[in-house]
Amino acid sequence: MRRAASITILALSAAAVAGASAQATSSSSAAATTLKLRADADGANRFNKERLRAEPGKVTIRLRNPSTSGKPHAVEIEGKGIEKKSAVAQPGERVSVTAKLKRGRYEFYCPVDGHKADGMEGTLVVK
Ligand SMILES: [Cu+2]
Repeated sequence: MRRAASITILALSAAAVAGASAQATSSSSAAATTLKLRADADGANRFNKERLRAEPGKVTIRLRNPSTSGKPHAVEIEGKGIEKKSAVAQPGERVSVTAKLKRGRYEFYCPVDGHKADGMEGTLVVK
């Protein structure tokens, strides 16, 4: 909560510096983005996307682990001081992770042992 409050204050003061008080309302209401991700249906340690894009604000990645994958998967977002991971999805389950992100590049990957090293990772660009 404290972090969210300081981001709002930053956004408001940035608008004030720009002299655009009329835009203060729009810049303080951050966008919310939901991104869909799927693990490989045949059991490879791979997501169906290696690149995701979102607007600054609240970003949710929803991961679907197909029932035919035969193994657990999860998704973690890391970068710029943020590190948040979803619960583990068993085959046939869905999980999600939400983080408040600023502009920049983050990585997303599967935190299940060995999966990231196998290439179950990608880049999330926020801009
Ligand atoms: Cu995995």
